[in-house]
Amino acid sequence: MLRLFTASLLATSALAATAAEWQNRTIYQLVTDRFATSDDSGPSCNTDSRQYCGGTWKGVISKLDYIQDLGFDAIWISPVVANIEANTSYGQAYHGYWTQDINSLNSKFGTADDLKSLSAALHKRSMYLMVDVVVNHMASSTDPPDYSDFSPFSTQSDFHTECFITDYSNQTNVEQCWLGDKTVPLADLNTEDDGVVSKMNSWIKGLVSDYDIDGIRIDTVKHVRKDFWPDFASSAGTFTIGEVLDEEPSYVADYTKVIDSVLDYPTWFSLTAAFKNNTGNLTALAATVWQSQSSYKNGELMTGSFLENHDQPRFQSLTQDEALIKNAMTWPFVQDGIPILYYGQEQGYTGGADPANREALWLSGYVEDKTLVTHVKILNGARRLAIAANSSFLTTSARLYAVSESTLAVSKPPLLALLTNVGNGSSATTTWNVPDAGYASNEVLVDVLTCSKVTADSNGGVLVQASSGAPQVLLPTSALSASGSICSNLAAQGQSSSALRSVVANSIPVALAVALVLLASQFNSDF
Ligand code: ABC
Ligand code: CA
Repeated sequence: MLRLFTASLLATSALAATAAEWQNRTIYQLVTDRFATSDDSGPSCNTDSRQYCGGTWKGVISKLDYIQDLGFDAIWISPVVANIEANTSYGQAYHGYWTQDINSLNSKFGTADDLKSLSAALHKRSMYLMVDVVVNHMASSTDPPDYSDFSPFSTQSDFHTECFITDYSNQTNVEQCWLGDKTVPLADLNTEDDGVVSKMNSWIKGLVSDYDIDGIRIDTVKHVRKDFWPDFASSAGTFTIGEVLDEEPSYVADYTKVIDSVLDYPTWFSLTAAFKNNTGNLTALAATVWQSQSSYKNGELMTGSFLENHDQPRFQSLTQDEALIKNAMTWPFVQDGIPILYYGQEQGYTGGADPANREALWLSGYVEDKTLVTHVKILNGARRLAIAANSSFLTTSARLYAVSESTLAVSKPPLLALLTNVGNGSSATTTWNVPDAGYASNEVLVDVLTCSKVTADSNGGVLVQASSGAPQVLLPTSALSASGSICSNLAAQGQSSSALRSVVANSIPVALAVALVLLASQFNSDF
């Protein structure tokens, strides 16, 4: 009886995760068609021809060890619903964004049972599943579309009258005209229509519960009226993170009020510009962060932070400078938002704009013995240690110091990241001066990327000089774990109070289960 009770308690906790439950996670974003095949075969995959290459949900299941080894505890997969089958001049719907029928799955990726097995396999590892969903449109290979091809929105009146978006400064044009073009029109749903709205809301509710989905990434959020979203999000009953592709924090800010979270595009624009070469400007990056922190509903704490995704040229197509790459890759892991890594970055993929940025991962064999794989593992590990050491890590906004065109320090105690864009070739000395870093007097810190020590000054401040152009990620030795994989030989002897707090925080679910067992045995002995 008790077994059943605790088992169901644990099972429910895997369902429909909240924003708070996502906050301490890190997400691996993958394009299902390009990540792994069912039988581990490695078919050729020419990104230029924009055809299906053979990746499946079964394939994803078979590579969860790889993703988990990198340190991620959640994945975001591309859209799962049935897409148009035509081979258009823009190729096939391998990316999943060309919906034809929201109530069927894309059979190229597997069966309903396969998708359920994927979420079950993730939950068994205490990992989360995020699914990408499109509400704004359905796709057609003809212009005008044959509306009867669509399901369940099969009449023209379910859609806005055809007009392609021409003016991104006109919000009505953005919301009610169509994305795409005459080659593949993205027929824009009439999301002002009550019938359309209620079908969408019941669809998302069913999808989340049928496949035990823990969160949804919502496509094209800025193309649907803002007041559509709260009901949709509550129907989903799970964490929502939306794509609002815009450079302006002031534009994105409004959307932080209608869904849980947004992908942090404004910071992405500044981040990329700051690190893509040694003339980038880290002051501008800091300005974007400050503006976002002050204008978003929860500051940047409820954003998804990323360096790459499937729509933008990969960072390593912009620069091959290892120091710049490592600095830029460090960013999402050391600041406020939920870190998201786009598959293949860890393998050094260099694809440019869509479709080149959607390479098949099997072509590099999932090897882990690579510089950037190690970099990602350490960054994931360091973030986890920082969260464990400070119970307010996730609720306290990052503070930026040492801001100049070429330097930036990000402080999220107990973590302090020192970044620079001087690059590999530089011989100049870089200085980060962080007088109020908040450490204890003369506290010993470790750069977890190199396991070298740095000692705070008598006021707990940090002054570091370097000339390699490499990023540094500092943690106090008290936050390291002697049994962990990160500079464990430098972990402080004995348990500091902060380390102790972390042990307690980590064991809450276990403690709860233990308490239940104790409580139940108490009852038993009382009988
Ligand atoms: C297909 C082919 C491509 C081909 C293209 C013409 O057609 O595959 O090879 O080049 C999906 C597929 C794509 C496909 C498209 C269209 O559908 O993945 O491969 O391209 O058929 C989301 C998804 C994206 C998806 C869709 C459509 C939407 O993440 O993968 O694409 O379901 C807009 C939308 C945004 C959308 C993006 C692709 O287009 O808002 O939701 N992404 C301005 C606008 C943005 C606009 C962007 C497009 O242009 O403001 O709203 O994004 O490039 C900054 C400004 C920004 C400005 C940028 C460019 O500059 O602040 O506002 O963005 O400074
Ligand atoms: Ca629309």
